[in-house]
Amino acid sequence: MAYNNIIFEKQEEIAIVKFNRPKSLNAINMDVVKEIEQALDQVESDSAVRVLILTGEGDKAFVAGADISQMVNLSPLELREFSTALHRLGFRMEDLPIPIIACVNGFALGGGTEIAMASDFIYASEDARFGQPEINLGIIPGFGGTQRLPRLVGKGVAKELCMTGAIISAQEAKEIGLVNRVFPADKLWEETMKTAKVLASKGKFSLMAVKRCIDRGYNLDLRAACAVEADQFALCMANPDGREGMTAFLEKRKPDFKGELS
Ligand code: CO8
Repeated sequence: MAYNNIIFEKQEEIAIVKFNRPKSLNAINMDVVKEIEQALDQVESDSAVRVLILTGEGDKAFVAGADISQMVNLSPLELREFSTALHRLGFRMEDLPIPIIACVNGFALGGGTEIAMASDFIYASEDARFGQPEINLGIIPGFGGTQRLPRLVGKGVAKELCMTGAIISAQEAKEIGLVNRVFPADKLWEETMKTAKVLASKGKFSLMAVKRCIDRGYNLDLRAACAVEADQFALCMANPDGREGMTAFLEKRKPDFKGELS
């Protein structure tokens, strides 16, 4: 499949999508949204792929936000459509059955922080920067930032970031619980791949079940969320990898996970 705004690569069981619009620090426009959706379809239809990494091409930016030069010309209705398309993309990422690691290698501002938050977790380089600076443009976050950020870091910190538009360091982002781990820039890729390989060695179905339980259960009350967990737990046993994992333990050998999703 041909892409103009992203780079799609595969390294064995790991798919890699790089935002690639260097002239605008990888800013996201509608074409990028469409290409990411295509890449997600490609990943989902390839049963060999077990993990997806999102990162930015170059060493300056992950994504510097939505493309301001495109947004400035949109009508309120068109802006709503753009926001809705971005929300659809965020939910599509959450629905993807495999884990997505955001490997943040530079500026992740506005829509950049938001697409990282729609991933399953975030690794960042020491020189990465995060923030929701939309307030400085007279707008607000429109790709889930006002919703995913408070769920990750709490209401007060989310309001402070969205209201001040402050840009924070990777270390600060880690301290508030936005970022999982921070590495020196020259180690970020190696460490991200290391974790991606760990994930690729697990049962594909049980990874999906963890993702479903946490994403779907998070917004439910505890009893309803635990019911989601009980269902997913049971479904793991309906998949060959569930029995294989436990049998392998009892037979004192490494499990041979087939990685089927049905
Ligand atoms: N959109 C378009 N172009 C951009 C963007 C962007 N978000 N960010 C940077 N660029 C361009 C610059 O205009 C510049 O282009 P040129 O060389 O043609 O002048 C080039 O990238 C390099 O940028 P700078 O010269 O500014 O580089 P600096 O190193 O001086 O600064 C910064 C880097 C701090 C990242 C700076 O570029 C900046 O502040 N960028 C804007 C960050 C921002 O405000 N992001 C939020 C955008 S709004 C958003 O994301 C909303 C998301 C949800 C939308 C929902 C739909 C409604």
